[in-house]
Amino acid sequence: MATRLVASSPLCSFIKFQPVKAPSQKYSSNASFPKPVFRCVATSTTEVIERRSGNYQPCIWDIEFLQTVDSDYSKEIYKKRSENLKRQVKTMLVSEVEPLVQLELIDVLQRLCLGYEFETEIKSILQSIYNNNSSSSGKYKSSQDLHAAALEFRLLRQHHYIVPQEIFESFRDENGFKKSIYDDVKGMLSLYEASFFAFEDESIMEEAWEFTSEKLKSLKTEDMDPTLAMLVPHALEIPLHWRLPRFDARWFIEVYEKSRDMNPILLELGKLDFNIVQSMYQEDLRVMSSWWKEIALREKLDFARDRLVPSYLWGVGVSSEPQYAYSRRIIGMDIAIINMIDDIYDIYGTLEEVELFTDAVKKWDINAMKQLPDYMKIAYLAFYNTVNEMIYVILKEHGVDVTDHLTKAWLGLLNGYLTEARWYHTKHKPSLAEYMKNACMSIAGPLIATLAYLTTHKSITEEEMKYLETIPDVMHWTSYVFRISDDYGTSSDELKRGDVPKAIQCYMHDSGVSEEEARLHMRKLVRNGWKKVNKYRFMESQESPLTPTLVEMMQNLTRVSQNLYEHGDGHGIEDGETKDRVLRLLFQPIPM
Ligand code: 0FV
Ligand code: MN
Ligand code: MN
Ligand code: MN
Ligand code: MN
Repeated sequence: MATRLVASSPLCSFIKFQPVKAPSQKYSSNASFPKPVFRCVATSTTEVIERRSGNYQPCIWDIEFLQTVDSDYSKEIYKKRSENLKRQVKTMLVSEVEPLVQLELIDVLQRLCLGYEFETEIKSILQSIYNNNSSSSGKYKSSQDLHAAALEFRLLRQHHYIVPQEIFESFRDENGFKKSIYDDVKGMLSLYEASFFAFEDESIMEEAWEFTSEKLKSLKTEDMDPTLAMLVPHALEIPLHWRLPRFDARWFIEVYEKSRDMNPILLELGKLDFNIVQSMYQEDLRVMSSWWKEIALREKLDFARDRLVPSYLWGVGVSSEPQYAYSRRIIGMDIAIINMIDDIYDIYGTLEEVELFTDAVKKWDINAMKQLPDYMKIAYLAFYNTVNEMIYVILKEHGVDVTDHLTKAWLGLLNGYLTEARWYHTKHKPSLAEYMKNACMSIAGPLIATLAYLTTHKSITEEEMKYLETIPDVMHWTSYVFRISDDYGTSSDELKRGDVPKAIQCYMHDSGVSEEEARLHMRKLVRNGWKKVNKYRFMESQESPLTPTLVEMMQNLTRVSQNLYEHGDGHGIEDGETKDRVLRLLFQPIPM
């Protein structure tokens, strides 16, 4: 039971907050971190609560700009032109008979982020390649060309066909991969990309990763073919399997445009589709920014992150396809709220307050708001209304009441936040194992996966919702990698702000290693986590009530984290690399 508040309680609702002037210095992750203290003065008592602030910079995107942003590419003529180009590409796909050319075509389409337009054709080509090369004895016929073999392996595994790692045996001898491969940069790059589809215990694939990543790193790009000189460093930074076609399409279009094998129809369609989809994203932003302005949390909770646009990037990453506008908006809006709630639990709220907030969410009742201090009332009601509106839409569209499931998913997140708050306030230092058990919930992976399910599925069933509540393995392991990536990018600043030890620090504490070594270890955990994901994404495709699309969305969430946090807190810090990413992805059309 929550404590009822009385006027003499330190949590009484007529407390006034007087912020001490924030430091004028521009925030960067390297800046020394003066802790701004918010002094809280209770008007009827002498009780003073010291409060911290996240010290985040204000939002850089003008809300009026977001409400009016528009592009020419929403016009009908562009859609017509793109339909015409799509027909030409379809003809190209069905008339090609050479397997390697077919595979390369599929690879280019996927990198241009056009794969979703040709799902049926791609599926049928891959199915026939797989059928032709597999035999009843279990032996798989493979190409003698390394690039061809590795490309086939990667694309088939991506689409849930299990090509055995033994197809690479012919490129090895008793000492491992043969030295003769060293000159084949294209083949090594393809093998490197393929190696990320490995399962645990696939020693040939592990060896392939070690060998190719070491070898490719040692090569000079000046000596490579110009296209490879662009592809190799990009792949070494983040491999294809961990990238998002939508985030990467523009970069690839620029590479492809200069490539010798460029096909002008594919290039034109790539650019046009990018620009058309961008205009749809702008419509999302117009709707979301009006909502964000209206609920005014950014003014009322000014100690917390105001991050609508980066939050929306997660929606784009997870549900990028045009038809999922509702999903992108819900994910973006909910993450914008999550940011603020997270800052309350991590930074601003007292332990007593966050216990009360969690309890109020558990009750899921408008009256529960009464137990909260003022600043939490506004957060609670904004949150309560936003979630209820989604419940209403689903009830209206599907006739299914998802209140229990959805609030349970939210509570999973808040209980994770609460556990961390308790650790922080009691100075508890968890082991990495104890930390990760909680952190896979507190990263919001299961919640966002549930949102993705509820906003994209044609039919919502009790069976599927129950299954999601069990935290299936693929959900657990995608959340695991998501958490480590977040900690990799954000924990240095979080510790300066005051926070629980994150994965890196827990591991340092467990094993006594330096931060540098711990970071290397995190990279290993990410690769191992993906091997689990690779296995469970395959198993889900065989025997799960969930669609492959949803399983892909869970992976996409992890991919957003790997891309945004690669060089620091690309979510919290809006004006670094993320600004450029947002401009190129959301606001600037590609010149045609
Ligand atoms: C994570 O912030 C956060 F809230 C982001 C980036 C929004 C999208 C991701 C999630 C829904 C988690 P922060 O690094 O402060 O999160 P933790 O869990 O480390 O406090
Ligand atoms: Mn946080
Ligand atoms: Mn947190
Ligand atoms: Mn973090
Ligand atoms: Mn980079």
